[in-house]
Amino acid sequence: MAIPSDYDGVKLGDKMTQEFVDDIIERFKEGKKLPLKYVYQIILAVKDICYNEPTMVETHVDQGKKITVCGDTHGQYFDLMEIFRINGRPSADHAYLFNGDFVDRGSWSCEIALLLYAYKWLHPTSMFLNRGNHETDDMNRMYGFEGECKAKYNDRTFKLFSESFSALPLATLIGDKYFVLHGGLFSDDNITLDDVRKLNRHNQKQPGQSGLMMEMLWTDPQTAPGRGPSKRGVGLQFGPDVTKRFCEKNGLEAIIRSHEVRMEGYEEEHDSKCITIFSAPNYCDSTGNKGAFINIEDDYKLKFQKFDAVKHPDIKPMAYASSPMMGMM
Ligand SMILES: [Mn+2]
Repeated sequence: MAIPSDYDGVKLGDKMTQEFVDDIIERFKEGKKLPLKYVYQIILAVKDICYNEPTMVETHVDQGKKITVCGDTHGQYFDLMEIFRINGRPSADHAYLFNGDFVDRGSWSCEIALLLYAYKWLHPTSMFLNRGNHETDDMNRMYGFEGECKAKYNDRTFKLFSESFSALPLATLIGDKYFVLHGGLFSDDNITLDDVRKLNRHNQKQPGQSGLMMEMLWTDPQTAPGRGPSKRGVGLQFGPDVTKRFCEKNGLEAIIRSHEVRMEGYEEEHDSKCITIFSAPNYCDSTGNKGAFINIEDDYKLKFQKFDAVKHPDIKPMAYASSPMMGMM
């Protein structure tokens, strides 16, 4: 496949380079697209890398290094740029974990997905991507990502992204202390980290309506003890006692999850054992919330940082969605 003759960006060979990543960051800010050949190359490379990762990736923070945990970014590319401006860009010494829902709603989902994938290809062992409930076909059809892929690139681009989403890990364990996943805990107290380790996510491409994968991507905390029905109609809610038992049984300090907007960008609930991190400030241009991210250095303390939304070009959220009046999920 040929690169268009008017393409004036950095060329990509068979390996990702820092120069290419730095260049696409600027191109995307200017509203430019990538040649299809590069889009396919990036998605296929990352699909292969992620497919071979475990369902729960296990990582540690070595001396002098750090990892930044981000929650939902939902296609808000200019706010992602703000995170990198404040906190630095991903590198071999500065790992990032994006905890799902990088696509849908915001109208720069292609740019976010391609940039995070380019970083994943450049730094496979210091860039981590957990799957969210929006890295799924049903959500992408309703909330804009499928339409955006077709508008900016083509149908095949969406199909390749969909395959790559099915390959993404479902959780990351940081320093044996923090269990990071998009939604939350399970319907059954007997589920342990070992069950997550053993889960063969390649047996199902989509999370469906029940089972471990669905629960990991969809559940939410509640203040009442025990478990309750989900307000979303998918998944369930888990109380502080559920979180406490899970952390004790698995030797964890806390679980870190995303999936719900929080006005301060983050919230510590369940006696600080259930932490929500959300990185899309002024969600959908309308919620007025701050975004936040968490830095973890080799002392394994959580350092929260809040940030505000920045200006973006005048394209509304859900601009590419087939049914823009859908509710909040
Ligand atoms: Mn979500």
